[in-house]
Amino acid sequence: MPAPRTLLLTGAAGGLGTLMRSLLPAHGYHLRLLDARPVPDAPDAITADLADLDALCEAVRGTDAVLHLAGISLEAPFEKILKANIEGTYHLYEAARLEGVPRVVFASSNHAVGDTPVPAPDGPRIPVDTPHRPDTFYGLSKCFGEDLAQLYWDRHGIETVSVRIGSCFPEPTSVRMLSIWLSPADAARLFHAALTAGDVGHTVVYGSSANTRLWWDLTSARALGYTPEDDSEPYAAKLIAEQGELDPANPANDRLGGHFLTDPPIWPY
Ligand code: NAI
Ligand code: 15L
Repeated sequence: MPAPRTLLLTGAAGGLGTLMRSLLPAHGYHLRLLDARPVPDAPDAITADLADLDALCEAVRGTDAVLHLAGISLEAPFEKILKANIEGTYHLYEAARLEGVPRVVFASSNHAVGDTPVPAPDGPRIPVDTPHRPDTFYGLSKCFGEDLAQLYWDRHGIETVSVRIGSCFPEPTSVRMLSIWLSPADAARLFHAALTAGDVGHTVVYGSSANTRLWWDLTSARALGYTPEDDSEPYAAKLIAEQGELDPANPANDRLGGHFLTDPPIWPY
């Protein structure tokens, strides 16, 4: 799949969307932008909600692929997750099917498997086929998105790379992030690999830089042609001095999802 290519970037006004708006054009993409809120400095961006299937059909029309970042990116009441992340991702795939878009890169999350124990420092890294163990309704919506992607590959031939992103911010800001950080430049490299690799069917990968303290296995990401160039380790000494080493006896530290497992619930049970 040769670049340059016309790419619909959903969630273009968000943190990751803003980073990708500046980094992906250098990989050869012409970006079409979409978000529920206006995208700063982008007068041509499409302002539309994932609830609006007609708007999504118009937005994907004529594109080569979609990088689907839009949605709620943290835990929220189930009804909100249902609308934005579950129904919204379904609408996105329906638009791709109706308009003949061949490939989606789906922003999944480490929280799809967030209730999985953190690996021992000298033990094997978490494989990509570890069972879904969501830590939140948010994580559950990412499990749904991955299964939806599988369904649309099996039934409709739409290819997807589901990227279980660790934590993508300009710098790691916690000791946990030392193990899961995805630098913005590596994120652009990984999305480019996911958009251009041949015959991906539905492939699930973890999205991280080449961190010294990495928790999961990047084999399937590397098989796409992704070669991470960054490592969180230069930030380790400062973060550990400020915050201390992760104490595995602390329930916020013994699972991949970290504080998502221990934050006070914000929904009624
Ligand atoms: P963000 O919250 O900064 O941006 C999400 C964007 O989606 C926002 O601009 C928002 O307006 C838009 N959006 C939300 N609901 C929408 C709807 N119904 N219709 C249209 N647009 C809607 O999140 P961030 O950090 O940029 O993450 C992007 C994606 O990557 C999300 O799907 C998130 O779950 C996923 N992800 C991000 C990680 C990170 O470290 N940044 C880690 C793991 C996953
Ligand atoms: C996510 O899925 C969130 O979208 C992001 O904001 C971070 O919280 C990240 O996970 C994380 O686990 O650090």
